[in-house]
Amino acid sequence: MSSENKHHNNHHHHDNHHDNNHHNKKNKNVVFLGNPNVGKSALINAMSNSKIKVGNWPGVTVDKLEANFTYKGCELLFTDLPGTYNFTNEHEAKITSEILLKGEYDLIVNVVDGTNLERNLNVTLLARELQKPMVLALNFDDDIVKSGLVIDTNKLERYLQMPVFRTSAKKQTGLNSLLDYIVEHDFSDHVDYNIYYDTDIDACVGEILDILKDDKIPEPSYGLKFLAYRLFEKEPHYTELIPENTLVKINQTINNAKFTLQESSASLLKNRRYDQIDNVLKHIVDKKGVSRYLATKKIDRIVLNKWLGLPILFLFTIYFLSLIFNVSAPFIDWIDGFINVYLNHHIGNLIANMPDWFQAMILDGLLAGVGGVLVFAPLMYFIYLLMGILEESGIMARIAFLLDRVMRFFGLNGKAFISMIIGFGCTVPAIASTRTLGSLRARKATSIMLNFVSCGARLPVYALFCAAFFSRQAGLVVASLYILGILVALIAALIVKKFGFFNDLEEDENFTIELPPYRIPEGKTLFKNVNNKLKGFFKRVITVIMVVLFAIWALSYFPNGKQEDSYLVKVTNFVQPVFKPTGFGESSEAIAALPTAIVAKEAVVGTIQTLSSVEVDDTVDSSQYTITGQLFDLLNATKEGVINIIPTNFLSLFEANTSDVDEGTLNAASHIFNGDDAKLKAYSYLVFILLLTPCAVAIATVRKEFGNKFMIQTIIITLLVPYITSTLIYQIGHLIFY
Ligand SMILES: Nc1nc2c(ncn2[C@@H]2O[C@H](COP(=O)(O)OP(=O)(O)OP(=O)(O)O)[C@@H](O)[C@H]2O)c(=O)[nH]1
Ligand SMILES: [Mg+2]
Repeated sequence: MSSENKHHNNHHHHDNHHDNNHHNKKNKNVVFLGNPNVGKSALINAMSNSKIKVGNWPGVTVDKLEANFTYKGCELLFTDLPGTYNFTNEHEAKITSEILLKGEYDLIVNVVDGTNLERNLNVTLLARELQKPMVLALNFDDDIVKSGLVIDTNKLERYLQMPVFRTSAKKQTGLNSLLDYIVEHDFSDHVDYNIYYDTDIDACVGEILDILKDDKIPEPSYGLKFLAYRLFEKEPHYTELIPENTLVKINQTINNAKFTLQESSASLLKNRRYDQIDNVLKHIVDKKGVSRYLATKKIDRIVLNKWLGLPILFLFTIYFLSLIFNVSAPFIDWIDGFINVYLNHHIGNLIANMPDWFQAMILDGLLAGVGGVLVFAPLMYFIYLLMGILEESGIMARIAFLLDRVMRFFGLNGKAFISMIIGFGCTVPAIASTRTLGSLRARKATSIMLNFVSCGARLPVYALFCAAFFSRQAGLVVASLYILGILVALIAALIVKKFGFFNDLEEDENFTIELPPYRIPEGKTLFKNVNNKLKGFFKRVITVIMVVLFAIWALSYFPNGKQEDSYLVKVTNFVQPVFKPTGFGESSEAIAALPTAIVAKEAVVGTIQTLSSVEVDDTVDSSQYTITGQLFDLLNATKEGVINIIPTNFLSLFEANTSDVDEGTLNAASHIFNGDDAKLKAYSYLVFILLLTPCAVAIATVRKEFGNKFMIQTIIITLLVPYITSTLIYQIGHLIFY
């Protein structure tokens, strides 16, 4: 980092009045502004050690997020904002504009992608009109250097009249210079940038400014100058604020101006800005000998090809899913052994002298139930890991691009599919991500679809039942569930479109997505993120799920310790007839697990384990009781997991080898459905779990985003749809196969 450290901020006139090193404020409020996907969140994370979500597609951050920390004795409040291209009051730009216009901050850090200044500087020029203290963070410095791009930072500083810092959130460079600058300077409220677009335009805006002053229009938080520019552009949100007679004068001024208005004044100004940026960049950026993102272009030529795109995506998805199962399977086996053989044995010995109910509670309630869910931690880990790779690599944005055409048929656009992909990980952030969709119509439609997208927490349920009922066809079953989920989601979207639900809400916008370059995900960020999510899973298991499982266990144990006579069976017997058409009504375990599924989908697994009497296999190798034996098994599991990354042949792609497991837990589920049609019942049950109301947290998110009424609608839909679908599958399946 060179010149910017020595930079003396002589453009800011407040520096003429203050000796900034002596009486600077002890707390500072900094907002981060910039286009989407320029690394605002990544920069804040790197500087403040926060964990804001980062991803390689536009529109990751959808809400105002704050990071609080102390640097060199100065308390800093960094506000991360959704990326934006403008300051309108529409959709995703709204949150950002509101905060920027309110002006309750000391400094704007405008983050730009240094490899894409042509597009990024537009927001810089716009924000400059606010006349607030501002610095430019020229991010992606690592990419700039790598691609051989030469940027004259000094000239850029002179042109923008603000300090420029070269930063790289990835390589963590330039961060301290920026932080030092922030803590070492006093920022006044107001800065006088000399704004110049075009002699005629500027003169006209000057006249508008005079009219505003003459008519004593009170100065808004964003300043009269900014207002004058917006009025020049005739932006409705601002013209609304101006009294009629003043507005008449202003419009007269615009009409009388020297330039001929072939285009609207708004697009005139926009084009001037872009022209100016282009002109300036000619002197600032040297692109000689640089072929940026050649690899990205080459890859995109193939994968975004009209004919090849979708088939490649299909194969990729299959491989992706199989990878999650095949790589995690050996680890699941291992944890299964560890909990149900090793821990069961040792804890059993430890509490052998305790009362029966206590032993039952610990071994059947706690260990079988909670352990039964924890067994699937590797599955969760790998889906989070692969989702992280998808998000960081730039693949996500491509999938949205590819499926744009498909989604249009369903009345949505490609961005809705980004929410769906996030939904394969977890429904909660997926619902929040619909904010980037803009119109409330699209958001609600997508939110309904998300209920049917198979989230990561459903995977353990599939894995358990596949091991118990579908050993050979496991892969097919899981794939079919995913596809069914997507189909139901699309049908829901079609119904929403056909019947014009939510159509009265707002117009849809056109879909544009800026395709980011492919990037190899950075290991540290990736694993930090995945570990975080896994922590969330553990927390869920040892809090909510544990409580639910204790309740289930208690209901099944009391009054007399026999499950057949328990309160639980009494209740499930009572509701059984309702579920008769779906095929799984006869199993009280299956029915008892349904309410727990609404609390958290993984709880189904725990419930089944708690309620099924687990018989540990007699043929356990005694070495499994020792810790060295366990470590040895873990080593083997790791070896197997690594081997499974490479598919040996196409068929093995989906052979979820949970079928190899015959001891303990995984087998317990096989007793809950009986008869010739046990498989069909199990499948009908899986479909029910797939389509059932998502977990409590997701429902709470729906309420937060869309209100009570829509939440209740969602619940009703997600109770009816699984009931109808499972019934159809069971009844039709029966006609065909039995
Ligand atoms: N190579 C490199 N990658 C970076 C840098 N900064 C951010 N990234 C990557 O760029 C992508 C976007 O980063 P984010 O922090 O999510 O971007 P954002 O500006 O917050 O985006 P929105 O929230 O969508 O507005 C991620 O994949 C980051 O890992 C950088 O300095 N160098
Ligand atoms: Mg962000």
